[in-house]
Amino acid sequence: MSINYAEKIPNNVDLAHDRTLQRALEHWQPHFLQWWHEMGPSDFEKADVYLRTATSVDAKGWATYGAVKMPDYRWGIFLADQEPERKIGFGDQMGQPAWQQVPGEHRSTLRRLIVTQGDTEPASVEQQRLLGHLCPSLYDLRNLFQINVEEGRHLWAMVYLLHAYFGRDGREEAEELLARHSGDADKPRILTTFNEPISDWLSLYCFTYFTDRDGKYQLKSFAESGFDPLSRTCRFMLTEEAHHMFVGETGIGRVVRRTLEVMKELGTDDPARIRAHGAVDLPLLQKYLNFWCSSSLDLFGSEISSNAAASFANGLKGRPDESQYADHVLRDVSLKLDTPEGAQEVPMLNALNEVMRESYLKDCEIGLKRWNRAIERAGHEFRLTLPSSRFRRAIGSWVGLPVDPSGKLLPKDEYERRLHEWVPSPEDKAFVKSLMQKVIEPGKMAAWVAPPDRGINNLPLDYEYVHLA
Ligand code: BYC
Repeated sequence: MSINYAEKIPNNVDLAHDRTLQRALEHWQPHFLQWWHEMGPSDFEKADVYLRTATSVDAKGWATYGAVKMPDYRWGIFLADQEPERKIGFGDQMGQPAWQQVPGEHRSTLRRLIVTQGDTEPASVEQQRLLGHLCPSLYDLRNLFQINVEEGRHLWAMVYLLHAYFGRDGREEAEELLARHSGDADKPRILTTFNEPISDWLSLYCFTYFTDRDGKYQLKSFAESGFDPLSRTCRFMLTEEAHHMFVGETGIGRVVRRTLEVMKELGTDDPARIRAHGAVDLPLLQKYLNFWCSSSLDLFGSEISSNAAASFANGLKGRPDESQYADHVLRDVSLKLDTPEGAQEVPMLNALNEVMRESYLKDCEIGLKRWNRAIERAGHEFRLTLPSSRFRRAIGSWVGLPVDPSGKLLPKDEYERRLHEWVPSPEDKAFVKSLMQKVIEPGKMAAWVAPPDRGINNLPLDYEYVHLA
């Protein structure tokens, strides 16, 4: 069904025919807008931003680009088309018809999963709230705002599910999604990464590279869900997610390119001289990668998890691209896991968080290969790497253990003494912050980042992507 933009809440779920649901969502809508006003991008409400808006839910549905003031963005409810006769594709009820309603016995687990997913969306907007004031270019500023409005829409996606399928509890949860805030001492966001401050653009690029990629994996696993409305909404969200990771991958790539230029110009790889020239030395970039990668690894949950086992066995949450696997039930298989107590044989169902984390790490390698190729071509030996999944963990078997980025267990005092060799120190952060000077002349870039290869939607790089009021 095509998207109806004539309604107060754009949608392709025929909202007009469910007056009760429509009224409930219309009641939530002003609360969302108020939240956007208070917690969304600060001070840019009057700016015209060159944004894309979905026109339909298929892959080609991204036809509309145009200048929009963010508070006027047409947030709404878009689900991928229903597949007729869709069946549950994994778990103990594999082969049975997908559910169009929430099965009573899975109600609280599904609500918890949807709330956890929903909580990350506004959290990320809150984390990025002040970045507009430090943008390296209008091109980047526009990308930040595109991401922010889409995260706002992803919140709508989860709120729709809560309102439409979870009655009064769902409506209460939808209000709570606007009441918790990133980093708030009393009411923080649910998952740790979403309470970390993002106060510079190097962190934004790392966040969109690593944390949005967790989003891709979690959404892909929900796209497999036996609860069909969740599957359909996540399938459409994934089309939006791709751009966020693009911002991360190309952003880090542009930082690397600029640093290599400065190294060539100065004829040195001395971090102090590179910093004095206003660029990010590669060891510093490595620390940012270590920080955001390790934080994002926690988002997959514990290596051994009964929650993960139950969600899979009950058909609620599959593996990304479930159809690529041969066994969709996993009752008779196990996996050898590396734990601090040594290798442990674990039923596969209980090890699914780890299975997902490993495939995520492989996906993360792709960007590193590309950046390292650029470093190699420039004739340098330095290589960027991903930290071991034991490093700096706050969840799971390795929680709190003094492990270095190569995975080696160290004496606690050595680990503490050396931690800032591996993640940004207060001085590193202050230096990166000092680079963040706002650049808003069309076509101009800050000195620490190279320009992108091309503009948005075939427009030139010096297009005025954000017209500041
Ligand atoms: N921080 O068995 P366990 C995105 C809790 S990103 C704090 O280890 P489980 C986006 C866990 O909740 C994708 N708490 O793990 C990206 C549980 O608590 P309860 C977001 C954590 O349950 C960028 C307890 O520890 N989507 O979309 O198998 C921008 C034991 O849990 C953490 C989702 O996460 C943590 N890191 O898996 C914008 C999908 N990890 O319930 C958006 C929905 C675990 O005992 N969530 N805990 O009180 C899930 O599927 C699961 O909740 C998790 C954890 C994968 C997060």
